[in-house]
Amino acid sequence: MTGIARAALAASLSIPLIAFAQGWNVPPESQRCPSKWGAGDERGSGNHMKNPQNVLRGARLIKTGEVIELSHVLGPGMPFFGPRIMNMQPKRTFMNTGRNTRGSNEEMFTGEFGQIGTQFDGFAHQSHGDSHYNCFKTSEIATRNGFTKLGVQNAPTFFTRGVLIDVAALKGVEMLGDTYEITVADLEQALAKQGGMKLQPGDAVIINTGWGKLYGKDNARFVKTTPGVGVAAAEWLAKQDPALVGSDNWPVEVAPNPDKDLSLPVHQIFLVVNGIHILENLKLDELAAKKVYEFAFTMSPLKLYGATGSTVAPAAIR
Ligand code: UVW
Repeated sequence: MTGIARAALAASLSIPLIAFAQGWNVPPESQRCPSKWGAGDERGSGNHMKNPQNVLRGARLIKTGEVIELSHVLGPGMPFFGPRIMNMQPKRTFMNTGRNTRGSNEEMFTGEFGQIGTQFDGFAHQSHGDSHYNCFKTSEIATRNGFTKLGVQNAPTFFTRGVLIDVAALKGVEMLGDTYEITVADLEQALAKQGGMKLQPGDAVIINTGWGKLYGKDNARFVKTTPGVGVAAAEWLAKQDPALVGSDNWPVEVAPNPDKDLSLPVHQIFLVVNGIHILENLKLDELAAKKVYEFAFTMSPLKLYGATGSTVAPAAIR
């Protein structure tokens, strides 16, 4: 049925058009609030870090002590989403007096510090209209000094089991296609191929699309579109109850969405509907090349009061 036919039928039956809408829609507040972590909760999936068993599960995966960094360098050549910027001005500050002639330098930084480079998204970042995770309202929490609720300072230090799901390897390619939608079957088959792995609640789930190979090399293509998880895969991942979901692309999800009437719906599925943090622009080449599918994942988002996210430098330890 076409959109026009749907609208006509809805009008003739005097029922809301939304009842006829096909595909995914943001669930009403009555279905998603209070969150499973309780009314007023601001931590969402970060609450998994209150369970010491998750930390110990991660620690038990450390066998060799090898650390693999998962972040890109913030600096020249990095891609930006839309008009975001990074401007860092080093300051030759002063030379101290005294016979040790101690020089002291610092830098002035302007930029969307929560939303550039390898970045961790908090719950003030996205909303459905005026309504965020746990139904906090933008109009009530946004101030010039930061969001009074859901600021990224609420996020914990993450130390838990990390699982790499290498979808590019499953498909036998270096990089998935420009708008490839990762499906539930892709995730299940990749886990099966990686030794029959199973996700567990509290995992940091990291998805390799190969798209990160473009980061800093072909930035125009990197941000124009991207392969990533679609709505069905995101809902499946949310059911696995992860501590976070990350990927080597800029939004974790496929973009543009195949449903042209949806703008980055997976951002809402994770951040707004389910209170699950996401992690973008990961550097996964080394992890994927070494086939490290299970590891201790560690990351501390910055304690930026009232911010929507944080640039981060996560790592895998095995
Ligand atoms: C948006 O801000 C929509 O994108 P991202 O979270 O990917 O930076």
